[in-house]
Amino acid sequence: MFAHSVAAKDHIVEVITDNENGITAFRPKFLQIEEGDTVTWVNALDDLHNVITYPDGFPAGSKGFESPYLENKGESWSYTFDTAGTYQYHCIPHVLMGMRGTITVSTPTSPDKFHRPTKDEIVTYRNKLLEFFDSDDFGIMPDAVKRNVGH
Ligand SMILES: [Cu+2]
Repeated sequence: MFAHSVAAKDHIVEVITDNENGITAFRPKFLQIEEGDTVTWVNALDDLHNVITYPDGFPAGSKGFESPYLENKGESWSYTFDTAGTYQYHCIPHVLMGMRGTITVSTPTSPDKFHRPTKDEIVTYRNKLLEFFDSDDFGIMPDAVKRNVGH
């Protein structure tokens, strides 16, 4: 489930062929995104690549992904990540050359999910709080202080 309290973002991964150095790569190799975001892989040169998750390289509840082959410079393929977890993928033609990448998808955090301290937790901070407050009636703490307690 993804709450669209934060707008979904688009990310670009360049699909690199570096003939001079004999390297093929995804750039960035590691990418951290949020549920609902879309990643677009863009072929940087005329060369044959694809993106495909390893057979066990995606979280439960996801089917992983497999793109068609990109052949020409500027050709691209996009995938929207609806399931949190880690996706490890590679390129079929260059798997033996180590052409691989990782995308970590986290669940968006909405302000109403932020931790609010319980009464029991407040008790564990009592001595610290008394350094700042004359009373231990912490129910009347200013909101700014309440927000910081528990972090
Ligand atoms: Cu490739």
